[in-house]
Amino acid sequence: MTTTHDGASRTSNRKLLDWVDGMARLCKPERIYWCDGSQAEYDRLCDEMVQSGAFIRLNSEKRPNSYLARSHPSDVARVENRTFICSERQEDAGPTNNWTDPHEMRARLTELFDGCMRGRTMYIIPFSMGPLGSPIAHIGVEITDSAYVVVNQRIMTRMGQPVLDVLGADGDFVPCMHSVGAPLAPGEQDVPWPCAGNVEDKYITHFPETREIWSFGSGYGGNALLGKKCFALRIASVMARDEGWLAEHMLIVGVKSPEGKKHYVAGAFPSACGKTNFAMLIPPKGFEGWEVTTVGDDIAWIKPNPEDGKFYAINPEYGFFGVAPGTNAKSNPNAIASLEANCIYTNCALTDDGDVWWEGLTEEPPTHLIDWQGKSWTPGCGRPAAHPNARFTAPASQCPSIDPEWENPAGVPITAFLFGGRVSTNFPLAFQSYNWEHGVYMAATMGSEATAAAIGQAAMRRDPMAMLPFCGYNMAEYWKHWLRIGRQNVATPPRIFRVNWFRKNEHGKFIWPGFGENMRVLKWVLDRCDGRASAIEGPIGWVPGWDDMHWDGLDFPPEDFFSIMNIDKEVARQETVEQDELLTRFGDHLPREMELERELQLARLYHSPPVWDLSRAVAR
Ligand code: O2Y
Ligand code: MN
Repeated sequence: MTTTHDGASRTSNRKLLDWVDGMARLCKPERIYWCDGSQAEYDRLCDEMVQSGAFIRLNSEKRPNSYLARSHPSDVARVENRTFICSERQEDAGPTNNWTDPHEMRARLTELFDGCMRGRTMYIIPFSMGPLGSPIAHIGVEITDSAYVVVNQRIMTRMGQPVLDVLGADGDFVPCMHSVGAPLAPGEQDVPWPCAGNVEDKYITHFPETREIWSFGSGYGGNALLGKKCFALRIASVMARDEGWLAEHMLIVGVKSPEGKKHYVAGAFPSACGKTNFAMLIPPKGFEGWEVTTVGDDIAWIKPNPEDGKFYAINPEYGFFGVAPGTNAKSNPNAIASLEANCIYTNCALTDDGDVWWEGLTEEPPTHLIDWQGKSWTPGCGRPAAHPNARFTAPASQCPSIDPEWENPAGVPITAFLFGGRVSTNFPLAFQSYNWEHGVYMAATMGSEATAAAIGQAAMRRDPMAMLPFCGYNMAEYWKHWLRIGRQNVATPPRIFRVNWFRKNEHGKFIWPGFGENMRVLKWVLDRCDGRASAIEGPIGWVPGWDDMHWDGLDFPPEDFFSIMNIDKEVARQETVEQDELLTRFGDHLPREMELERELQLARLYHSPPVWDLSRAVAR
């Protein structure tokens, strides 16, 4: 086994060198490799993976410097039921996280990691979440036995020697330990996608007190690229609580008016709510001269600045790990343009001329493909060609709408927070909270409909702040943290809005056109923040009247607008009553403001007409 002496020529950080030594003794790799983050290193690792069969090089005329990987069919997504928060006390993880005693988990992990890298290379990946040296950024170091992880991390994070230089001798970092959990016996042939065969052998574990991540058994996405969900959300949410900032599952967009006034908005949307499309929105007809720019598509780290009272956000990531199916030149032209070169595709289909394809990329599928499992595929064969969770890993810098300030180490000032779910009835297109506490309550009780197939009923699946799988501590304490942040920064906290693009008519068809037309809501939001638009006081928040919205370029009848804004009192009351199921789960941890806001909402609904109809309401 090679020793870590190479490490000593890279860094004098004693904590890092000692940690790497200890992990090498535990995992017993064949060799140790410190990643420098160079293009040459990336190209060499990709070449090696092409040689070993782990990567397919795509047609260099169609997709220069791009590769396709196919995962093992058992390793295709994040595994929430194998994700653990191992805080010292169970109540610190709260009722919505899987908790295991940290001592018990450490004992289990020590057994699992013992010798787990036999026959493999142990890669050391220093990475920065956020622009190098930014006061909002933090450093992590991932140890992994997966070359796939190394090359993906090079796209998703700033990584390599420059990070060690910033870390210096005494800098702190979050240790992120990862193994695919498939040691090689002497002479044993490797497989294209090594991982633990059984789901019970996968562990995505977080130790909030010691700020450590240990992940075993999966090579896929959020399970293995530990900077993303594990660090930038679960561990960072704990750091943010302790240090007075916010680590959120939010996109960040810039909006510039024709007059040159620029705002930034951060938005939290649960999965399957068009988050990437919104992050790369193209202003529609009627918005000539407007610009929407992308700072981030998934995660925001936001710090209040005591000097000016504003909230400054960075995107801690460097790339996009986006869902491929459904992405096309109509739904998201900016994403498609980002994918022209230098990307890694995972579980997409392969065309006969060496390009990638996925459901929805073109209206007509190609006549023949190799599917995500490497099998011959023809239209109508009854199987999807790409896995529904197939992904692209793309450098954010390649996105045509990337914001000029996206790498500003000081971050961008946030004017408004948007929270959006997917609700087909009774939930307005847009509304503004009455104040910060009400906004926190609106965000905390947010949910999307999940059809309970067995009974054919639409049930609300709660996803507070879109953070349910990503909050590294007790969700009720997280709400308290949000309330505290608002109280401590009363001067100019961002205004809070709820949005819902997904209301349907009696024929089950979406009423609101969505996509670029969501710009109309964005404009109303910013007009409200600038004090330019009026709003109408509804039973659940301030809503835009017909005249408050910009309708140029869209033929959307007022009746349709009113139909996506009205509120059936009884349905809203029932929804508010049901929120109690979520809130009571937190017992004594629940902030009193949440129950108070729920009662206020019930009282407002009590005084509301049976159907609150916007067309009859009076503007203020
Ligand atoms: O399935 C995975 O491992 C990826 S999950 C993911 C990836 C990019 C952005 N968001 C998510 C998510 O689950 O929210
Ligand atoms: Mn996400």
